Amino acid sequence: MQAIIPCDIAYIIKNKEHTVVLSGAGISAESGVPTFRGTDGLWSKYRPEELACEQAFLADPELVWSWYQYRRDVIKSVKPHAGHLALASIESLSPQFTLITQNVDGLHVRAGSRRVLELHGNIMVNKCHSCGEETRDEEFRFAGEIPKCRCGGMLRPGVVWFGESLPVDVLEQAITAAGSCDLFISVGTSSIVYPAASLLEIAHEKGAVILEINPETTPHTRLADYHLSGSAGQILPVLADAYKSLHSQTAGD
Ligand code: BV8
Ligand code: ZN
Repeated sequence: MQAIIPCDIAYIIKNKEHTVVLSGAGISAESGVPTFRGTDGLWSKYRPEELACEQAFLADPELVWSWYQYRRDVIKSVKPHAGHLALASIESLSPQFTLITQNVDGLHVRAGSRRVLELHGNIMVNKCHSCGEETRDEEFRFAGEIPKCRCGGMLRPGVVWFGESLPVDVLEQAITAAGSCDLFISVGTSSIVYPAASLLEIAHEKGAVILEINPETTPHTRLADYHLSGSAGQILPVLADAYKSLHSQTAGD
């Protein structure tokens, strides 16, 4: 793994046909959405795995709903940053592009990304814990009473909890994209949560160039061809500029 400086970036992205990006909570952190493994005050006494699971919901649905309502309020109060916008512009400049996100906050779509696979669902969706029906009600706010589905089941946020399987169609598309790309960019993820973390391993196995963007190293840094140590908001705009200049060069050829 080589540490590189931005001017090498053009060399990495040149002639790439299919770019896949896997994003994690780190990219949302710069918008003000606390990461899963950082300390975020009010809820820091709980580990996410203790609240983002069916057992916690069945044991104390009010506690779990309060946590999600707090997170929904944070997400509604923030907006996408330059890193999110850079990914949307890279998508428009790449022959083929797939953005796979572990984040449930919808910030990529709000930034203009179109080809987005939400591996872990979307926090603004309500899902029935009995029949699985999904609804979206922007007016809904949890205020102490557990919302019910028309079938009588309890509603819960439409996210994938620990111990729950990911949406099969979304995971299949993500695996196909990871297995057919020639550039895989991992940004803002600790590469701990599976099966999302296996996507980089698939891309690496198939010979894609691996670029990791993270201020820290992760268990996947050893598989990366390049590790850019820095923040998403700092590095992704540089990457987008490299795509833009390459694009104008080829357009000018
Ligand atoms: C499943 C939605 C099985 C909920 C989330 C192997 C295979 C399969 C499963 C497992 C396995 N090994 C273990 C498991 C179980 C488990 C798991 O992976 N556990 C971990 C903790 C070891 N996996 C599951 O349970 C999955 N389900 O496989 O079930 C199954 C199969 C069949 C049938 C039934 C069951 C489900 C996992 C999904 C859980 N749901 N989210 C919610 O949001 O409430 S995961 C949650 O963690 C978020 O989505 C988050 O994105 C995700 C991963 O965390 P990261 O995104 O990486 O965030 P983190 O805070 O960890 O790291 C942030 C990183 O950013 C850091 O590295 C930091 O340095 C960096 N950073 C910080 N600032 C910046 C930055 N980088 C760039 N710029 C910055 N400014
Ligand atoms: Zn129902």
